[in-house]
Amino acid sequence: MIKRAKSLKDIDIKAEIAKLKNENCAEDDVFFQAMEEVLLSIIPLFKSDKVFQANEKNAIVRRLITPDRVIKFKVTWFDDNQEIQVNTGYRVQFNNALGPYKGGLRFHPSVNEGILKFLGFEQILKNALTGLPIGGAKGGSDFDPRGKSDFEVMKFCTAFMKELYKHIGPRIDVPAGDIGVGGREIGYLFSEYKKMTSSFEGVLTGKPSFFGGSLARPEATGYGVVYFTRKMLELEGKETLEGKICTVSGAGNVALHAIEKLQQFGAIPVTCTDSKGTIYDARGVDLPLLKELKLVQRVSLEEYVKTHTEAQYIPVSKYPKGGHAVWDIPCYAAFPCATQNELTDVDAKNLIKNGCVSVTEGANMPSTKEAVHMMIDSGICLAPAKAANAGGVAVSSFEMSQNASMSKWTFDEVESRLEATMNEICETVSATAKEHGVEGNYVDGANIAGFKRVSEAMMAEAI
Ligand code: NDP
Ligand code: 2IT
Repeated sequence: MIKRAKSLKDIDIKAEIAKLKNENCAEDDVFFQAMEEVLLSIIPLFKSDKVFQANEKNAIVRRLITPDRVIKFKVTWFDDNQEIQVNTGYRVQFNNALGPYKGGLRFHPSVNEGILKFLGFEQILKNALTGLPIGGAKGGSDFDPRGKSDFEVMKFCTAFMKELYKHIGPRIDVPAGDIGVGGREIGYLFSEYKKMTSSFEGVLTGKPSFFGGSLARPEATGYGVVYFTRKMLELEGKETLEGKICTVSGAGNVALHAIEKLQQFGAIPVTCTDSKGTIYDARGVDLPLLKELKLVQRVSLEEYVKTHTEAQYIPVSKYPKGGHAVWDIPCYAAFPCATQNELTDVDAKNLIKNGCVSVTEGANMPSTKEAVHMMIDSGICLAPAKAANAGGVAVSSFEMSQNASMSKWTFDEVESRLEATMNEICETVSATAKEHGVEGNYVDGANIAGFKRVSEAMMAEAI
């Protein structure tokens, strides 16, 4: 699939990307988007002959953009009407130079190989940025847990694990949650793994705390996003989040806990979204109500305005195509925490026009390529996903440590390690950007720092 580039100096990286695009299917669009951003960012590294020659000899770029393996399997299960349902399951084991394959499972009807390759590729560099011993992977299924009974979700999860268990293990590959996969799903998956292998081991992270889940793992990604933002604002000499209006998209694991930490910091998050619409509550989002609607009742956000009539519900269909209502609400800091490409050029224009100071990516690759360029050019502090949302996987790695040593850390201990990790990632990214002549560009800083860590390990490996 990947032909050898003659050279990897500036122009040839671009030509290589174009060639890859032509040779592969449209399904891989988001994978190319993720790969292109990274390859364009590392151009400053290749300006040094030493790095360039090391890459020529070791074929690092070509090895990095090719997954070690893609596992694809059939998942059959009975729904509540006793009808047979068929889904497709995947695990993309991308790179294990730094440690066991590590990354979440996504259950969503849009899941395909291209989406999981993009997520697995991002995960390699994200995990490298944490400085912890974890490689990169991603997996999931086109199964949609929304609207399914608990029993159907259980049956799907056990059927999925009957195949996946052959390919994972605490020293091989350790999956976790992502969109559509939370504590409930991880609990079902874990118990099936235990049955299939007769082994109680830390093969998944994000487990319920009864059977080895780390305290603060559910909170980790969202909290980490806010810790990262606080440090970035401090390094960039901007005002703190206290008393500031913030906009957040999503209403799942990452969004809810970002909102929680923003409130603890004295900020005023005024929005949340799901796939059907946006809530705008100018007095600040009612978090207990939101948790009840999304985590307990699992219903649409439209329900929010039934108890808060002064809040606004804006259905997706009521906002002009190409943009999203949530990014049209004036804010100091914005937090896209739902899904990929949810912040477009139209949205970037609105954020810039409304004087937004920082955008922190809680979701993976939530900003389109055009939006990224517009925001950086306008001077917005843009915290890229692979750095800003690394708190989730960092605490997953802490969970692996606790499981391996049969120990349990307190909530406060995990949270203080999370805070230290996010501060460290932010400082590394900022310093790397400065060192390579792109000061203040956290996107390039994160890509260069992550690439350097993983490529150094790959150069030390045998082929
Ligand atoms: P959840 O399933 O808990 O929540 C996802 C939220 O995003 C829901 O509100 C959902 O709305 C909304 N959403 C999902 N897909 C779409 C879509 N196509 N259009 C509009 N809204 C959508 O997932 P998480 O909170 O765990 O994940 C959110 C993002 O954060 C993802 O990009 C994920 O990869 C990333 N992430 C997650 C980590 C984790 O630890 N969980 C760690 C690092 C990154 P609805 O319910 O209506 O579908
Ligand atoms: O995108 C991500 O970093 C996750 N979904 C969490 C991965 C993990 O292994 O905790």
